[in-house]
Amino acid sequence: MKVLLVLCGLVLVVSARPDPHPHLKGAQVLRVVPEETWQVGYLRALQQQDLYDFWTEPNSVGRPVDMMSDVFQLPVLRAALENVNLSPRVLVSDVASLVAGSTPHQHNNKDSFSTRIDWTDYYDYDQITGWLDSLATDYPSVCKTEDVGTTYEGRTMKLITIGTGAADNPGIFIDGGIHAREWISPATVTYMINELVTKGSGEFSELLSKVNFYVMPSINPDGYQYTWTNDRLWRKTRSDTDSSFGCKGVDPNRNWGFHWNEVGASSSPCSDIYAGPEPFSEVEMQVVRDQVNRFAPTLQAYLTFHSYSQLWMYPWGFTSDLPDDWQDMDNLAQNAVTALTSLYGTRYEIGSSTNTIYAAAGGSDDWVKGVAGVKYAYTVELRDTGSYGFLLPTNQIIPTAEETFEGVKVVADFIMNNNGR
Ligand code: 0X9
Ligand code: ZN
Repeated sequence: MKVLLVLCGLVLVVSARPDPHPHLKGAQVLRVVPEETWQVGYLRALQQQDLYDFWTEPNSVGRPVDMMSDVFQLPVLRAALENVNLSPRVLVSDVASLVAGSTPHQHNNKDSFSTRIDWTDYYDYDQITGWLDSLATDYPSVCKTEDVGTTYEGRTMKLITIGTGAADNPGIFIDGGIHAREWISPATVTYMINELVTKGSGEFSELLSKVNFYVMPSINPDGYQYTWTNDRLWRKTRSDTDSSFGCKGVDPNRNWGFHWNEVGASSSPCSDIYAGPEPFSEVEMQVVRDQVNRFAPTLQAYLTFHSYSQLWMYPWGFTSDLPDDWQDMDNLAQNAVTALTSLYGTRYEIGSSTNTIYAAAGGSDDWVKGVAGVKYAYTVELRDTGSYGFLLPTNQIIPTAEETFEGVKVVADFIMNNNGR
């Protein structure tokens, strides 16, 4: 009887735990492929209503647009799409169950193994930074970590420098997690850090003696942590805005001060692509900007990791015009993608971001090239192409990270061998 009571109590406690995602129950992701330019325009107008979460943006004829709608708005959305001859395909039939299925196991970060991570699961912000510091303690001759700033909500931002040679060796700056819900990004970046550091006196000893890596695996920590506790599909930062509706956060990849807010961004604080009240309004982006500036004299490449769509892109995002040296960026991207694809056959598209997905100003890549003057600036959209989208299952972390690292090694080797041109 006692056992029964305890069991009942346990069931009650478990079922009484609040569901952090009630709005995702029955929510669906629909895909449409516009065949006419006016349909693209219609989808853009629909996006501006801020009623639906656009997982991919309307850009051009033939490019799929994925939209998430809650269960209540679904019939309205379907009718609106069918009205303009767009036939939606259900990409995700119940977002809540996909979220539940891809929820990480509870890691006990209070025990003595709290600094261990692997790539069979996702890890929260404290676990990532704890691991980063322990790596620096274990491999002091190869890397060091630094606290380089504090987020809006007070979290410490960290940078790891990996390299064994001179401080003025050519540098590569890498960041991840600018968009909170793109969990595969910090996971892939931490994987690459781990590879470089743990093999730093073996396989990568020559590379690290000639190239310095400056890496920040999670540059939107408040947003990222919010995806763990409140809303798995949150994209922006968590700063307060002057919104009368109480909307929070700025799209950190619309917040950089180069052609800021000119195109593909919103001035509405409730929008997922809100550019912020001014360039670099977000303290987290100020921190990353300052770190890029700090190493700018030596930086030859910049890589920022996003998901999803499998694209290897270069500037510009604010115009369809191409930089004068686009051919150099394109050539290196082709070689990187060839290496990436050779591992598991994963296909990537290559091109300037405006011509590949859509025009969007205020991105980090454009600023890093246009203002900091780093020649090879890339935005990489990791797996997949929409089957899981932001909710990429944990069993795809290692293959995604492995293939991406193949591409990054091509960039790194090129920088190493190109030194002293
Ligand atoms: O819209 C973005 O910020 C990126 N795509 S995502 O789906 N991860 O949000 C693409 C950014 C490409 N670069 C620029 N537009 N500058
Ligand atoms: Zn992104």
